[in-house]
Amino acid sequence: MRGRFFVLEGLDRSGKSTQCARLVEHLQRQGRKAELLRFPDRTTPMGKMIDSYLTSQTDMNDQAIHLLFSANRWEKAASIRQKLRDSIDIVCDRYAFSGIAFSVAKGLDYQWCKAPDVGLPAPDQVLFLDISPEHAEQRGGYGQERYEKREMQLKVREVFGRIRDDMTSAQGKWSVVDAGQSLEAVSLQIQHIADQVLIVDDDATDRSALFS
Ligand code: Z5A
Ligand code: MG
Repeated sequence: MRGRFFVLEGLDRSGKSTQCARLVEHLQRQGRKAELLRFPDRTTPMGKMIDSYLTSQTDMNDQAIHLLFSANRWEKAASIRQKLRDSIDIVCDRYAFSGIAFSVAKGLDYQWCKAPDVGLPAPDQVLFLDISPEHAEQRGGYGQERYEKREMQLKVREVFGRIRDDMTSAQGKWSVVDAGQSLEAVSLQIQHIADQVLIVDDDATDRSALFS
């Protein structure tokens, strides 16, 4: 049976990285092969340019950086499809939805932002970790990177709401998890949703394409 593709999305400090690691362990405990993936992948040549932009070492036009984030996902698209065919589950820390949310929050057009990611492997399930920026800030305050400011995070949250509506009507695979709960409670909710995805008898070898 092909692997399942889980994407965790959410604001800064919502607990995505923590919960991605926990979900991989949960899947592995069930004897599944599960791997972690994250975007941006800062290790590739394009990822290094993104890292330099996020840490404000270089500047870039909003459209150019948007396309670079998308290209960074396309670099991995074939390998994602292959892993899923090889029965490997993928747990992905941010994906195209972050790409849209951050660029639209900066003022770019929604449809324009969506276009470069059309056709990427579609996730089986998106788990959106919802938290207010005020609550997220209590987890140690924002760091030094470019978008880690409350005003930006508020706008990003708003755009994520629009994407959720889009996804619910288009594909129905978007679940909202209250990320303000304890670590354990969030994990349990995520595991419950993931387990539902695993029992669906869907053996299509090539997943449908994102936004199409
Ligand atoms: N970006 C973009 O513009 N376009 C794109 O296409 C993509 C991304 C893919 C880099 O993201 C930036 O790139 C990001 C979006 C933009 N900019 N911003 N903002 P990143 O993934 O490298 O960094 P991040 O995810 O934003 O930040 P983060 O700090 O890694 O957040 P997190 O992964 O969601 O949280 P965490 O590390 O799991 O947890 C944060 C802390 O909270 C930590 O101390 C935990 O122990 C604690 N925590 C977690 N859960 C809980 C609970 N439930 N209770 C209490 N404490 C908790
Ligand atoms: Mg993280």
